[in-house]
Parts: sequence; structure tokens; C-alpha cells
Amino acid sequence: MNNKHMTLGEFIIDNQKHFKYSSGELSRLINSIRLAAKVVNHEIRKAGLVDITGAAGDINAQGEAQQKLDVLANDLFKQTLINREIVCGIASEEEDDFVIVEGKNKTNDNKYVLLMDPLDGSSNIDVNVSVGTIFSIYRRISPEGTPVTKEDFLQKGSEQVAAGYVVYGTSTMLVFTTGKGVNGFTLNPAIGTFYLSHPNMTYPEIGKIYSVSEGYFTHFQEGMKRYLVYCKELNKKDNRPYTARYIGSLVSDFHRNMIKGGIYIYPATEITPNGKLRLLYECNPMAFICEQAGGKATDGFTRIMDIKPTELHQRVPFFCGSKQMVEKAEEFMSEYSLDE
Ligand code: P6P
Repeated sequence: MNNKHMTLGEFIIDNQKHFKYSSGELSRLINSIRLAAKVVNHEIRKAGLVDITGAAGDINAQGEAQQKLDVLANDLFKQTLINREIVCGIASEEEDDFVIVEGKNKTNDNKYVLLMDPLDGSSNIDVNVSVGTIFSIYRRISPEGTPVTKEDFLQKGSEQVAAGYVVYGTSTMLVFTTGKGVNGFTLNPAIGTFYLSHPNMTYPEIGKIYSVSEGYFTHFQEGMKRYLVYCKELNKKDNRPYTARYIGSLVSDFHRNMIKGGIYIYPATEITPNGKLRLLYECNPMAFICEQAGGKATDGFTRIMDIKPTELHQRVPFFCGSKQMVEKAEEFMSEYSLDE
């Protein structure tokens, strides 16, 4: 089939044989994410109208209690997955603990667990800036047929079988990997179909964009400060500094940098010694996608997907993007870390 017109559904069918442990469950799981993404997209696109008719917490025009969009997104993704009995457990930024998903007859025969940030950057909604959903999928390691345990969720990122994000931007895209490269699908809202618009996405080897919340500069480690000064110097090749681009929405900054070439860094600071981003449902899935697109993802020193998680919501410093740019940042981090 000519890739140009392939729908997400056709892509999944065509590639199911490549999915690790392909038994159709992973295909059904990705199809469910597709459905939930379309519903969340619909809610986000009308959020501005809700603001006019009533702020969060009020009763909206339909007489429903107005929910914060990230809570709504969480419930939508969770319910879609639970109703289809595809996963045996779910962890989410919006849930204090992991959720055990039992089948109708109280069994746990499904083999996958899903971790998600249902609406990352949701504070941007009120100012009409793009946001995203991030998801990560593992095969359970506890015995099938028993309730999932915390260990099923605390696997290294290198054990992921799939990861992806939905970016609700000027268009809505679903970008994911199952370990065989990264593919991007754009939603045609008129007919509710995702089309393969960005086959085999790969980072340019080097770029000129850096995405850092520089307001914390005085709280950064010395290596991070030196790297930022380096970004502002005129580099020899084109006699200009790097370009600073920071949206405040990880998925959007990541997506732009993957297409144009660039680096996103949320480093440790004196205030947040482990950075801000969550290892399990933000950094690991984005790291999987990053590496599958030929990029590099570390905490400034160690490969993100080699870190053994200890807590569901643990934070980790995050450097990800074009390989050469991440390696240059790591040089500065290593060179100056000894002085601290
Ligand atoms: P700051 C959004 O809250 C988020 O998790 C990422 O999407 C974003 O890159 C970062 O935090 C923004 O954090 O501290 O710059 O506002």
C-alpha cells in the first residue's frame, strides 16, 4: 500500500506481525488509545467555549459538573481501556497509586500495563497553548491471572514494548513506536481518521534549537550553566547562537525538536534536585521514542532507559534530543560536576 494514504488502522494491521509478542492485544491497545485520543481532542478543542460558559468546578450548559481537563482526560483514557479489558493495570500522573484492572470474572488475563500522563502541560489550556498525552506500555512480569503488582510498573524503560504521545497542536497527531522506528499520524477531524503523515520520523543529527526553562538559571548546576552560555555563543559554522524555543509543554517542544533538530532539557536545580519530569510516564516513553528516532535521552550522565525505577512518581533530570547536542551537554555536565 502507498504509505501516503495509509490510515492508523491499516498501519496497525500491516505491522502487527512486527509487534513483540504479537497476539493482537497490542493492536487492540493502540486502537483504544486512538479512540480515547479522539474523544480528548474533542473536549480540548471546545475548552475555550467552556471557559466562556463557566469556569472549572461550575455546572456547565449540559448540567454536568465541569471537570478539570486533565482529570477528564485521565478518566476518558482509563475508562476506554477498562471497558475493553485490554490491560491488567494502569498508572497515571492523576492517580496516587496504580489501578488494578480486573476482567468480568475477576481475572487478570491481559498481559499489558499502561502508564500515562493523560494531559501534560494542562496549565497551557487556559491560554490556548498546545498540550499532550504521553503513554508507555509494558508486558506484565507478575504471574498472569493474578492482580498486578507495583513491580509490573517499576520496570526499566528499556523493557517498554510501545510508547507514544498525542500532541493537541495546530493539528492533532498521534506519534508512537513499538521498537521498529517512529511514525506520526495526523487526525483529519472532519472524518475522525488518523493518517500516516510522518513515516519513519528521525532526528537531524544536529540542530540549533535548545528548550530550557532558563528562569531557573541561577539554580542550575555549574555544568548546565556553562552549557547554556555555550548555546548563546556564535558557533563557527554559521556565526550565530542557538535558537531558544520553550513552549512549556514537553510534548510540543519534543515534537518540534525531533522534526527540526534540537535538545530539550529539564535539569536538576537547587530547588528540585531530581528535576521536575516524572521518570515512568514522561521521561521513559519520550526516551524510547527519542532513541527510536536516532536521538539520545539521559539524565545528564546515565541513559534514561537504564534507570531502575523505585517509585511510581519519581522525578529525574531529563536531557533528550539530537544525539550530538545531548552529548555536548553531557560533556559540560561531566566536566563541571567534579567541582560540586
Ligand atoms: P516549567 C508541564 O507542566 C511540564 O510537565 C512539561 O510539559 C513542561 O516542559 C514543563 O513541565 C514546564 O515546566 O517549570 O518550565 O513551567
